[in-house]
Amino acid sequence: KLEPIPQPKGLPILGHVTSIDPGAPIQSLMRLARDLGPIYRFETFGREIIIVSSQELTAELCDESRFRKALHPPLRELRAVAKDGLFTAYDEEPNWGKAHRLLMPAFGPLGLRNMFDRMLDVAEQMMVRWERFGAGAEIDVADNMTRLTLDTIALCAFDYRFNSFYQNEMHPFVAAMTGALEEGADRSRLPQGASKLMLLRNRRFEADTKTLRQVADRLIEERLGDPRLGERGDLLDVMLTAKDKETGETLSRENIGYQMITFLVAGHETTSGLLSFASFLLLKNPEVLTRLRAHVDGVLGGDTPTVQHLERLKYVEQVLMETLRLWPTAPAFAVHPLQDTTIGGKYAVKTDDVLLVLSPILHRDRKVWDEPEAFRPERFTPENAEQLPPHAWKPFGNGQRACIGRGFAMQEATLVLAMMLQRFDIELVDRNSQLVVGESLTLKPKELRIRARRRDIPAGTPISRAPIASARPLS
Ligand code: FDE
Repeated sequence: KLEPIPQPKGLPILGHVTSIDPGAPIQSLMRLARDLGPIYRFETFGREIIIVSSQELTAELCDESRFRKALHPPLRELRAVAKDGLFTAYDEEPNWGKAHRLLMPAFGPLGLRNMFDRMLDVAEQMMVRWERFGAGAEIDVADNMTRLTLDTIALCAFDYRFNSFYQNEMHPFVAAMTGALEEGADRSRLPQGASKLMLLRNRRFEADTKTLRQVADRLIEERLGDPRLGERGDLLDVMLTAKDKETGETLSRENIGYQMITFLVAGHETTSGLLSFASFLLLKNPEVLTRLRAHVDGVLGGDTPTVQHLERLKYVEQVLMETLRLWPTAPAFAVHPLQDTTIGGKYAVKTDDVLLVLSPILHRDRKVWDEPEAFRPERFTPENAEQLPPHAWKPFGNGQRACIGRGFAMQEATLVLAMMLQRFDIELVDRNSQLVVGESLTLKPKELRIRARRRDIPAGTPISRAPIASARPLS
């Protein structure tokens, strides 16, 4: 009754490395999934992973009584920088549970509400910058969004300003983080151990890692000496002052440093990719863009957004969810079985197997989505979303190890996308430009350039208070 897990044909020593484009590993895995189906075994340089991409199999892997989080190769490399920070910790490490319990409330509704003004502050900076560029200027969307999301997470989490919109040079912390991330991504594509041979690169990686720790440490030091310690209630305050109810302990200073690096890494690329893909998909789907614009005008009119507006910006949220369906910027998460078991009724998997859920293909499962390539935010109206089978949409991972920053990212992206449409008419510099997806640890559109022309809406009452019309799907 058991069947072997399908495999691509590979050369004996290199494994299947020849089917992987080193600059675009996720897109290579996507291509293989389209050839080989919803489960395949993939081997490269002695590392073996099982790639899973159907809703049915994913639903099994999301059962936390049978499977738990595993660190896939790129995450293992990130662990060199972020150690037992939330993202790269193993479930059983005590610091994971401690930090999870301490930080959940800070990322909950009340915490997010407190962050709103800071999010608005940074979003406003980007809007002003675009206005000053003028209607003729070419705007590199991914670059702008990366500055925005990095500044936002740093300001919200530790009350620190990178001021990325005011400089061309990257802040040393950002340069170190980018360097370390790039190196980590490169290393995860190399045979295990090969990176040890590259002394120069190792030295740079170590220097970058050290810079990250030093900046984190300096921020901790400054905050500890701040008479307002504990009053801001931001993430840094919580980490420095709150005691975990279960253990009665606070986080160690070392671990706080890892959490800070984790938030910056996890909180910026993913969200900036989301905003960039959303911009692209809207520009390629003018019907949706028109509808979204009408919705935003209806809710905001010429007013400065407030927390109260956010919950009414439902269609913006649906646009973002549909964007994450087609292009989940954190494109995979991995699990391993707690016990040797069988999945799909016929594939044997062992405790040391790493199973990778490939979200961009999962999110195109034809049994779940009709015309999966079409960009249709109406799939996520409450009525329609209710009809989806469990675990069909997993851009934020699963279970207890799911994204703690989900609400944060959605609030930020909703605010920014709404403000962008409120303030500007946007268009692609090159109408015919096709989507080119770049990969580092995350996915993002490459070479996406737009023009933004300022619209003038008088401040005052929103144009119409009517909620978004019907949930009728667009043709
Ligand atoms: C997490 C996460 C995840 C999972 C992973 C694994 O499993 O491995 C995912 C998928 C995600 N995340 C996704 C995402 C998307 C977006 C847009 C985001 N994300 C955003 C954000 C922001 C922030 C701040 C964050 N994020 C954070 C985070 C953290 C900390 C984590 C870890 C958790 C635990 O506990 O584990 C995550 N995130 Fe995210």
